[in-house]
Formats: sequence, C-alpha cells, structure tokens
Amino acid sequence: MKKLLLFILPLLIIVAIVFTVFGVIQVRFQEEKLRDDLMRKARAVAESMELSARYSLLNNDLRSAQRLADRFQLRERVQGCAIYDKEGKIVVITQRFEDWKEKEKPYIAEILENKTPRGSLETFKQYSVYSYIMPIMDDENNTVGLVEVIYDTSYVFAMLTEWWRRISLTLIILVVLIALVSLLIQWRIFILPVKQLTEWFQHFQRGDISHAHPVKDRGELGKLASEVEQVALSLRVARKTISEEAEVRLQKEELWTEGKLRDLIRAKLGENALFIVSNREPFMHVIDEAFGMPRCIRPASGVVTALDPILRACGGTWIAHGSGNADKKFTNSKNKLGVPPEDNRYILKRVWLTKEEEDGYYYGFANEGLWPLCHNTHTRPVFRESDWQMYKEVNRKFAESILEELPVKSPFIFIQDYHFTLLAKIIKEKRPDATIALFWHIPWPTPESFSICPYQKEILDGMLGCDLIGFHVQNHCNNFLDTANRLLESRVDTEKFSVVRLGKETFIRAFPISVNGYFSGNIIKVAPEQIRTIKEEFNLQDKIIALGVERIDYTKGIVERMLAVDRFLEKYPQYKNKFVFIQLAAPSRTHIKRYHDLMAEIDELVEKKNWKHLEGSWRPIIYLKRHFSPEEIAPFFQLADICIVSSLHDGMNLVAKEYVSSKRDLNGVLILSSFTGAARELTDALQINPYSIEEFADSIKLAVEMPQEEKIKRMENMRKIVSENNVYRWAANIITELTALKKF
Ligand code: ADQ
Repeated sequence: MKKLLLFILPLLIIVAIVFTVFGVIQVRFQEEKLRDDLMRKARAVAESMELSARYSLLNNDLRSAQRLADRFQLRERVQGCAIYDKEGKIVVITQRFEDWKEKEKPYIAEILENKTPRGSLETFKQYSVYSYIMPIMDDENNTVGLVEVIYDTSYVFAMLTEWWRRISLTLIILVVLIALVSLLIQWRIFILPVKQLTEWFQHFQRGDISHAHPVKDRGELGKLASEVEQVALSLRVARKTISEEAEVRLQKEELWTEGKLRDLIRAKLGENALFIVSNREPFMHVIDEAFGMPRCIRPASGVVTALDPILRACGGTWIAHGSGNADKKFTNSKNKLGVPPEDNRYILKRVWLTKEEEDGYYYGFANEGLWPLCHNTHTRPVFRESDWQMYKEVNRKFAESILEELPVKSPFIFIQDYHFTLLAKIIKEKRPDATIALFWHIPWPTPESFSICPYQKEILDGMLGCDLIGFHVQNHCNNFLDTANRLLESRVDTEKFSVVRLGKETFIRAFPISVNGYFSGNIIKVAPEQIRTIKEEFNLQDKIIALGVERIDYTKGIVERMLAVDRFLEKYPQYKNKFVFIQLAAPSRTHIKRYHDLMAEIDELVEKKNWKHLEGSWRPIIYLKRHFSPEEIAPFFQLADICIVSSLHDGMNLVAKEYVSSKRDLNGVLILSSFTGAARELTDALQINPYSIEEFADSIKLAVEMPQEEKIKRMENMRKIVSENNVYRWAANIITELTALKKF
C-alpha cells in the first residue's frame, strides 16, 4: 500500500498544483470583473446624482440634497450616499450611514485638488464597502462639492467564495478519480499477478502444487513466474530423490548419527515438514553488558541441548519465545531467522510475548505452579487464576503462530515440555490431520500430587490432544496413565499403553533423552593450553577437582552439594588443601522469589564454608556464577576428576551424560543422584541420596580414592551406554513410534 501511495502521490500533487494555480488565476480574473462592474454601477449612480447635487449645493438647499441622497440610496445594493461641500465636509448623508462621518478620509483633499473621481474598497467599523467619490463642478470648472456613493461588496465575496468552493470540489473529484483509476490499473497489471504468484508459491511451500503457476502475463512478470516454477519443480524432484536415497542408506548404518537421523526423517516423513515448539529458544541475541554490542548465546537449557542437534540434522522450523533483549534486531518481517547464525541449518521463528504474558505464563503458571508440582522437592506450587488465564492466552498465541506455518499436507509437530499443555488440543481443532507429539522433560508426579492442581482436567484434556506423549522413564509414564485414569473420564489401555478419551487415542511411551556427543571431542576440541590457563587462574595444580554444572535451581541440589563438600572436609581433613570443588552456575528464573532467595542462600553458604576451611590461599569451593558457552564448559569437564550431579528430583539430567561423553581418557568418576532419570541408565555412577549428607560426603571420598582400573571400567560402561543411546536415537525412536502409530 505504501508503494502504491508513493506512485500515486506525486501524480496527485502535480494535479493539485496545476489546478490550484489555474483556480487562483480564474478567481482573480472574476474578482477584477466584479470590481469593474461595481465601479461602473457606482459611477452611473454618482453621475445621475451630480446635476441635482450641484444645484442643491450652489443654492445651499441642503433639504433637497438630503432627499436626493435618500432617494438614490434605495437603488439595488447601494448602502448609502453622501454629499460633501467644497471644503470636503459631509453636508448630507443618508441616515443609515451617519457614522461614516467619523471615518478619516485623507484622500478627500486629493480628489478636491485633482478634480478626479476615485473608487476604492473601504473598511470602517463593521463595514466593508465600495466607495465611489466624484467631484461636482460649476460652469467655470470649479469644484463645488463631492458626491459619494457607497456600495455593498458582500455579494462580491459571496461570489468569490462560491467560485473557490466549486474549484475545490472539482479538484477533490478529480483527485479521487485519478487515484481510483491508477489503483485499478496498478492492481490489474502488477499487484494481482504478483499476489497470484505469491499465493501459488505459498501453496508450493506447504506441499500443494497440483497446478501450473497462474500468471498469464507474457512480459517480465510472466518470465519471473516461469523461473519460480522451475525452481519449485527442481526442489520437489530433489526432495523426492533425497527421501528415496535416505531409505536405502538407513538400512546400512548401525550406530545412530546425525546423518542416519536425517535419513530416517526423510524416509519416514518425506516432504512432511518438522516443527518443534518450545518455550526456550535455541539461540538468543542479547546485548553484551561489557561491550554494549549484541551477541548470540545458546541458553543453559536441557531442552535446547537435546533438540538443537536434531534440527541441525534434519532442518525444519523451531518456534520459541523470543526472550533475548536484542532478538528483534535479528529477525525478518515474519519473525524468522536462519540458525545457527554461522551455518544456517534450520529456521527459528520467534514469538513475542508482553511482560505481562511472560510473568503470568512463564514465571507464574509454568515455573511457580507446574515446575514445583512435578518435582518432588517440597517447594509448594503456587496457582494463581490470573497466571492460568495468561498461560491459556499464550498457548493460544503459540498455536496461531504455528498454524500460520503449517503445510497443507500432514505436518508433524513436536511440542516440548510443561509450558504447552494446551497447545495440541487447540491445534488439532483447526488441523486434525496434524501429527502431534509432546515430550515432557521433567518428572510426572503421582495422581495424588497432581490432583492438587486446580486446572488438572483442562491440562490433561489439552495434553490428550497429542497422538504421542513421551517421558524420560517408565515410572513417569505409569504415573501419567494413573493420573489420566483417576482424574479424567478416559479409558486406559494397559496393553497398548494408551489413553482413550472421547474416541481419541494418545500413546504414552518412555524415551530416555540423551546428548549428541557434543562434548566428546568430535565437535568441541579442548586445547591443552585452555586446561593450563584454568589451572593457573584458579590455582588448581596438583588438586583433586570435583565439578558441578547447573542452572541455579532448587531441584538441582546445589545447597546439599555444598553441605556434602563441607562434611567431606570435616570428616576427612587429610583432603584439605588437596581437594577443590568448582561450581559453574547459570542464574535462572531470577524474577521468582524462591530462585532469588536460593541464589542468596548459595552465595552465603559458599562464603561461610570457604571461610570455615580456609588455609592460606586455598579455598575448597570455587563458585563461578554466570552463563558459560559449551566451549567454555568443555575444558572444565575435561579437567574434572569427579562430576557431582545431586538433583533432588530431575527428569533426566543431561550434565551427567555430557560429563561421561566428554571423558575420552576415561579418567573420571560421576557421582549421581538416584532421583534423576539418568540414574536408571548410568548404573556405574556412584549413586547417592542427596538428602543424606553423610552418605553423600562418603561418596565423595569413595570417588577421590577410587582405584584407576575401577574408574576406567565404570566410565567405559557409561560411555558405551551414552554413545549408543544418544540423542539421535532418542529422536529416531520417537519418529519411528509415531510413524508406526499413524500412517502418513
Ligand atoms: P534442565 O533442567 O535445564 O533440563 P539438564 O538436563 O541438566 O537440566 O540440562 C542443562 C543444560 O544446561 C546442559 O546442557 C548444561 O551443559 C547446560 N548448563 C548448565 N549450567 C550451565 C551454565 N552455567 N552455563 C551454560 N550452560 C549451562 C530439563 C529437565 C532435565 C532434562 C532436560 C532434557 O529438567 O531433567 O534432562 O530438560 O530433557
């Protein structure tokens, strides 16, 4: 529309200027004519009065002069008449114009002297009139007086105004007609074909290209349309070939790799596009506090760690909340960008939320309600009605954003986590052909725990809009089936592991999530200097190093870990000055009071315990509170002799798997809370109950003193499990399960 205006506006401005100039000339001409007309009329009246006025003045008969003036005043549009003596003093004036006498008339002396008549427009008090003054001469050509005729000019203004009105009206009609005609022409020859071509291409993007392009134009536009059609055709052929080749390759390879997953997705989904939805975006643009420049970071999130390699492998679209303070600068008009920034492998579509939406949906309902509800850590969930309303609103907003993107043919939508329990149902109402899976990254509680949620029915109902719901471990699946069975009118099929509600079946399966070997040395290479630098910076030479890597969250058992380190040093003082615990901790959800308090509690604890055990320059705890990039975390994993994961409750816990995957030299021990999902697979870790500080401290001693062969054996076993059950297998299992359940 802006462009259309740009085209029409200059045209309209030119027309308006020409028309206005023409109008001004016309009106001036008319004005001249009217004035001339006035002058002639006034002169005629004055001349008619002259003879009688001369007679009256010469005979000093002012009464007949007055009668004369009164008589002529009755003529059409004459406002008044006056007769002056030879000194220029008014001797007779029509009564209506009595106060005209008061007007200063410097021109009278001039008329008397020059003996020439004068006509002019005059204003005085409320009058705006035309005055014509004519000298009266005797037979010897001496001035005996003056006669003045005063005419009403209002009709001149009325006529001029009428003229302007007509000119403006004609101009408006002309402008509207020109605008309409040019719009029509533009629409027909330019916009309509482009619109048709865009619609046709959008259909192609969604997989529906049963017809040829609709542009009939034989000119440049037609040529462009043909070119676009050719590109579309080649793309379609290429996609088909790739999908067939993928099927063949799939049968050959054994270990799950990025390539194998790509092949599986191409073979199973073919041209059905993959859409991932999560709250946290995989790449976030934030303003660097030190330099004031925007930079791109990978958020500290298990969901991102797991899903990013999958989309890197298969392409597709990831829809997430644009929460970085510089995010808007890096998105196009459709709120999208190619990521990773240095090597665009897939599309990230950012959804914008207002502060109120983020407060209610994310901080409030999701993180103060559902998060503590699902984690058994004795933090009381808070359910506010206003948060729930925002949560529903944001789920609807995301649904709209996803629906805009979906292709016509059976799309596959993969929803992440507890932020979007209502999404599947909303999408299915509009697109029943879509296949929807939800992966629940956190634990699912028992029906008793879940039943305290006031919105339990809506949440379960929303989730059952999915075709498949995945959890990390079987226990969470069982809890979910029990919950659906007890809290909702539904039928649970214990053989098929599904829930049937209102005729719709949802399958429940366990898919233990994993990592992609990012830290295994295949992708991030750690140089020996990096290790050396860290050791020098923190004075770690000859020290036994234990490591924790976390978002600061009360479920992660960071406080318990500090207490265990303290107890370990109390119980086994021989390790003072020999043992150091490093905690990398990314602040998280800091607007929530519980998290804010936890940060303060950890700060205080670190301070207190370091002071308690302080010896020379040695301190037992190094607390690095900030976000680290994977490249920064990698050297810490490598130099750590022990990694401590002490979650009080955790869906899976990827840090444990990252540590195992990074330990190529097999020289490391994992201390792992038995309340993590990872504990089911990593049975060679030293498993602990983080609530039992005594047992925890002893496990640290066990790890420190573990014989080398045992370390190697345990680490070897764990590495085998992590590399076989990597994140590509996880995604492949979900897709295989889905395609088996649903025919594409
Ligand atoms: P999270 O609770 O985020 O994930 P986790 O699985 O441990 O927990 O993943 C955390 C990720 O953040 C890891 O990749 C880690 O490297 C990274 N990270 C940790 N500290 C960091 C720091 N200081 N700076 C930068 N990055 C940091 C949720 C569930 C888990 C589940 C995952 C995946 O709570 O139980 O394993 O999803 O499903």
